[in-house]
Amino acid sequence: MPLQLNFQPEVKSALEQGRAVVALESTVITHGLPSPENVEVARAIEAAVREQGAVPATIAILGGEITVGLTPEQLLYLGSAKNVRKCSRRDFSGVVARREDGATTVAGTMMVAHWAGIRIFATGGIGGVHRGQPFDESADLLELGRTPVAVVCAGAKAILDLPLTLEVLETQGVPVIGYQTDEFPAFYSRSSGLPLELRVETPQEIAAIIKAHDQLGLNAGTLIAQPIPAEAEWPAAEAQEVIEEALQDAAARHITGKAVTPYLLQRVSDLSGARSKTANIALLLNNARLAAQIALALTG
Ligand code: PSU
Ligand code: MN
Repeated sequence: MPLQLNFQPEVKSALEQGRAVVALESTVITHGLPSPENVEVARAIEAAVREQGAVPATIAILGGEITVGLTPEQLLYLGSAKNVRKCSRRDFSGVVARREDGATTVAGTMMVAHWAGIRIFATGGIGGVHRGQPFDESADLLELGRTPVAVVCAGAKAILDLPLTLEVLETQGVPVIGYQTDEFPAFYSRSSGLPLELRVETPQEIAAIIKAHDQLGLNAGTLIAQPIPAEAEWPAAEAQEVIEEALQDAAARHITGKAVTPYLLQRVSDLSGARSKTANIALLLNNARLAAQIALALTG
């Protein structure tokens, strides 16, 4: 562990006792969902992990302290705080040194989960390669290539270039496991038309793959892709129009760097209203449940 981590006592004792713990990210709270609903959703995600019998550990940087497991007050603070920096690998040193607040992305959360000894992490969608911008490649993909944490997601959003995203995951040596699917899911939609080689039916099978991954000493992440529940799906053909418009707006406004993804998420949400939000929340809860089941299978 490179430096002091600030553990919430419940998370600390669960880890010491070898009980099931699921890491959760905080960028989805600060940059992915609108306030004040973001805090409600974050609470519901934690509750979904608990219902399965695991302990949630939402990760963030508060006043420069890397925090593993947030109190309800800390969660509320983060959900409305201004100037929270979005933190992937390169952002940590600046935020810690200056004692700022930081929300961890998939990449940032994987780093902290690994330091903390948490093997599994639930999120909504991972970052990927941006459409028409092959050099704008999310730090999430490179972190998956170097940090042994298993990430449960609903695939990646169709705002991204999904075929190129899968190519980078292959290059990085990241197993992509389809949970009850033969295809890489496309976040809002269950299917992308992109086949996966590894399909599993149960959390126990996923736990067995993670264990083999560890025994082989493969210092890389594992990606578990679970399609959004059918009843909450926003079919690709319908989402497409909104996504195209959001991409055009981002280009017209010359949005660059780490602002691209939050801008696109916000724009899609504004243009589609409840449609994207309902889908987003449903898949977040579904992924939290599956991650908890895998965590239990790993400890059992
Ligand atoms: N995709 C979503 N919702 C999100 C994100 C991605 O559907 O909230 C967030 C995650 O925290 C992810 C980050 O790690 O955006 C990726 O940002 P970038 O593309 O700048 O790496
Ligand atoms: Mn980027």
